[in-house]
Amino acid sequence: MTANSNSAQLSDRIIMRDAKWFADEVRHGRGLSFAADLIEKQSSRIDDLTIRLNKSEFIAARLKGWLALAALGIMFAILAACAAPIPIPAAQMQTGAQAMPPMGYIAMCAETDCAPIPVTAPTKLNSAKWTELNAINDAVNRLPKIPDTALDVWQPAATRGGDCEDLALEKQQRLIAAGWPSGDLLLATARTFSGEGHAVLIVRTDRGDLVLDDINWAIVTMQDAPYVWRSMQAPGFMKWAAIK
Ligand SMILES: [Ca+2]
Repeated sequence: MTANSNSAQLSDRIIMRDAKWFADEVRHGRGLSFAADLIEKQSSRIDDLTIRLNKSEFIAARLKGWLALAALGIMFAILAACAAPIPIPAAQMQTGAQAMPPMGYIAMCAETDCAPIPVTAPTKLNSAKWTELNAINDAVNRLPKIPDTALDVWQPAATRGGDCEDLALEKQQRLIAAGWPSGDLLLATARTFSGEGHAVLIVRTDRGDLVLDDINWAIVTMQDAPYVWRSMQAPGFMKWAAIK
């Protein structure tokens, strides 16, 4: 086998592998911005590959690479145009006994005025609301991910970014500013499949309790999210309840 055919096969394998990876990531709901990251990575891989090729191979590989990127770009545009469907209706999650709020939340409320959570009817989800929910979820998820250091600090991510609870708080604030009832926007805590603590924003709708998450960008019902639920905000001042 010639060096040219080896290089061509290597290039083909890289492009095919990335196309499959791209499809998997989208299928698992990592969000469309993930596709942009992938296109960047694909581009740098092609750069790495072309360093090892001679001039004619370089031109051929570069052309093939850009064609592959164009194909990914078209896929990206099609997926962007086809927003995920509104979830099928699911039951509201049930909560039980009052639970201790997370320490970081208590500390935040000691420094700022945490507004009481009112009792509101679940938001009626229509196409416009669904689009707005996805837009705010995606926009906040694109902010820089900044882990806490020593302390579990809860503060809205604003534009500087933050970790899971900070992003959930930011989504809560942006949705309230957009006119969503605060009684339907509830912070919740969970354990991931690897046992790590996690926080998300729950949105109570007539389609069920929806999860706005910075790990899985696709908005799903709490029943469909791969977490062991622990507690969530409840009506009242600084009230949290255990999730059954
Ligand atoms: Ca934090």
